[in-house]
Amino acid sequence: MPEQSISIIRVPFGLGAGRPGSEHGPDSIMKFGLAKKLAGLGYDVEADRSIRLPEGVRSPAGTKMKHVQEVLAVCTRLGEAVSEAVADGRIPLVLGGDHSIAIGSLAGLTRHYGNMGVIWVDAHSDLNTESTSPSGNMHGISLAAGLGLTHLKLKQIAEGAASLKAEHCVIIGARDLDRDEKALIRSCGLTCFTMHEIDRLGIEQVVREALRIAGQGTDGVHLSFDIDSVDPIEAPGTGTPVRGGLSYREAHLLLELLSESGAVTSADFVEVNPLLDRNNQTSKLAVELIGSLFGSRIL
Ligand code: Z70
Ligand code: MN
Ligand code: MN
Ligand code: MN
Repeated sequence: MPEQSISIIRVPFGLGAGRPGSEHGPDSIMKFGLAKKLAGLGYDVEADRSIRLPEGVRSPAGTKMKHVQEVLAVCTRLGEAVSEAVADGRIPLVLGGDHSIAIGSLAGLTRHYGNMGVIWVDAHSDLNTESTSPSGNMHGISLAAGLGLTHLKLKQIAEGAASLKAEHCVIIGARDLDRDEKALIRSCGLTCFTMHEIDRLGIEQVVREALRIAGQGTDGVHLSFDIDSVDPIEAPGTGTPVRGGLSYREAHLLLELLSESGAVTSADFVEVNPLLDRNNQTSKLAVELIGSLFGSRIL
C-alpha cells in the first residue's frame, strides 16, 4: 500500500474575525511540532504551502460585511491549493486563520467531490448571511456560503465548485447561535448536535450519527474544526470563547472516532489565536487533536 500523503496548507489570515490574532495560528501550530507528529504517524508530509493575501487587495470602508475582498482573494488562492492537493492524491489539512477561510477549502474541495459531506465542529453555526449577520464578520457566514445561501458563491471562488447539500451537513458543539441562524437550522435540512444533544447522547453516539449523515451516500467528508468548540478552560486562545464547550476528552474522542472511521478526506483547523492564549495551551492542543484525527492513540 502506498504511503498516505498530507498537504499542510497554512493560511495566516485573520480579517474575517472580529479581533486580530488568528493570522498567527498556522505558525504557532507548526512551531509545536505538527509536521513531525504527522511524519511520526507514518505520513508523507508536505508542509511548505502558505497562502498569503495578495498585495494591494483592500475592501472599501463603510460596508456592512467587513473585508469581503480580502476573504475572496485568500479563499481563491486557498481553493487552488486545496484542489491541487486533492488532484495529487494528498489529504489537504488547512490551518487557519479565522473560519472564513473554510469558504476557500469548500470551493476547492467541491470541484472534486460532487456530493461531499461536512462535519462542522464549532461553538457557533456560521450560518449567518450578508443580510442576517449581526457583526459583519465574514467568519460568521462560512457554512452558509458553503450551502449556497449567501450572495457570495463557491463558484465565484473556484471554477466547477458547487454548493453543499444540507442533508449531508452536520454541526457538532453549537452553543452560541444568533436568532436567524436558529431559524435557518430548523428549516434548511442540516443536522445540528448542540451541547444539549452531546450531554444527552454522549459524544460517541453523536459522532456515529454525524458520520452516517455526512458519510453515507457521499463521495468525501470534510471536517471543519473551529477550536472554539472546545471549552475555554482547555482552549482559551481563540477570539470568541464560549463557556460550556467540549471537554478535553470529548474533543479527543471525537477526533479518534473520526480517525477510526477512515471517512474524513480533508480538514480545516481554525480560530487558534496565539495572542489570546495562555502558555501556548491552545496551539499545543490543536497539534494533539490533529494527531488524534490522523491516528495518534494513547496505547
Ligand atoms: C456570530 C457572528 C463566530 C466564530 C464567532 C459569531 C460567529 N454568529 N464564528 N466566532 N468562529 O458574528 O456571525
Ligand atoms: Mn466557526
Ligand atoms: Mn466558532
Ligand atoms: Mn444523499
